[in-house]
Amino acid sequence: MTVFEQRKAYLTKQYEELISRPNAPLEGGNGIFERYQHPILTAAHAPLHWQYDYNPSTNPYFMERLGINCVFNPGAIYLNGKYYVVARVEGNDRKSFFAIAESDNGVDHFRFWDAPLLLPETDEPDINVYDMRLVQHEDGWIYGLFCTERKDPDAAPGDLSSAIAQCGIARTKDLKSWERLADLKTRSNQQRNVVLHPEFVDGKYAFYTRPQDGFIDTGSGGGIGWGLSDSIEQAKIDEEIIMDERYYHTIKEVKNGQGPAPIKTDKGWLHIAHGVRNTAAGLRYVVYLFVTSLEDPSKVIYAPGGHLIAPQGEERVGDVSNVIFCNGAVVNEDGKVFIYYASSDTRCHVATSSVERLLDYAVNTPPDGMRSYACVQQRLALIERNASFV
Ligand code: M1P
Repeated sequence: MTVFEQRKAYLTKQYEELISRPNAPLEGGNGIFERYQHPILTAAHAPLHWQYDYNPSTNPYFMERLGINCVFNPGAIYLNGKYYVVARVEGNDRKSFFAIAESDNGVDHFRFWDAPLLLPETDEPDINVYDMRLVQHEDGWIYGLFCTERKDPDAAPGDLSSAIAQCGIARTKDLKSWERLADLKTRSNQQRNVVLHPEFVDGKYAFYTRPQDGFIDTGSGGGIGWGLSDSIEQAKIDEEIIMDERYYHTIKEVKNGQGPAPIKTDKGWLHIAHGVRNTAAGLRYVVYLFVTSLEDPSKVIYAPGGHLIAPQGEERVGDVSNVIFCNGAVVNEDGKVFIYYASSDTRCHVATSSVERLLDYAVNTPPDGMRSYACVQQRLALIERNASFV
């Protein structure tokens, strides 16, 4: 056997074993959701033919030619009984692109389609694209909203890091052929984590936004915003309000952002979002939940205090450590909720719950007390109520 044959056979076997590995829920947990034994997608799930030259005469060592660094921040959609994620795949060259993987049960055997998605560009080419939110809109299209990043034209000479982030928009009917629309226009210099609401509001397209002053820093901006646009082909928000502010000494002190499109329930729109705080070890990203009114999706009606998902164990370590980020969640016909989240900008996971359990969590978890004293009072009240039961 040649080196080429040996390596190809070995790597192919390993790959198939990984893809066919079952993924069971972990026992215990907090009762709100279940974590799972294994990540659902990692760099090792990227098909070998995306990375290796399969021609023995041009690649006798079966050497990697275009490596994959990580697979994270998956958008998600549930269609015709199948679970699809559109993952952010990052090559060794740092460029991200999108690729779709599908599974029959939403928790394991996720397999990438044969080739990644070649997203059309606009007249102003994207340098990097990432974090797609998939949403089935009531207008009949499936939209993918994502961050498009380009070099800041006003950056000082020698500053090769400053970038402008804006919201790119593409749409499809089948996840295979995509039409690129104009980028969203708002008054903010920086927009990341923009999400399309699945229904028209006052006959308009409604967006969750995240205006910022700087690429990383929120500056005087920040918070989850809300705005309406007459058109989706030339989307433009003239008036943006902040519907979920960031606050001092909370999990969303530095910044926050809407996760996937909200899930409609009989008690309100269920939102999953991320909140960021600063620490001596750098930024810490966690996922939190809130519910908005059915009549006015920009009005928060339940805001349980603290995080829903925070990094644990191996989730804490990766290219950007101490990060949990969610931009994909789906609900199936049984009301089971699949929350797709990524850890430390490196790998993708699933957590499962139900609409009923998440609403119970939203309605019955006290809001952040905002002061240690008030938080102890909340805990003492719980202990007192429990006295006759324990
Ligand atoms: O590195 C953590 C996350 O940072 C950004 O999120 P935000 O805009 O809220 O700071 C995004 O680039 C995201 O992709 C990344 O996971």
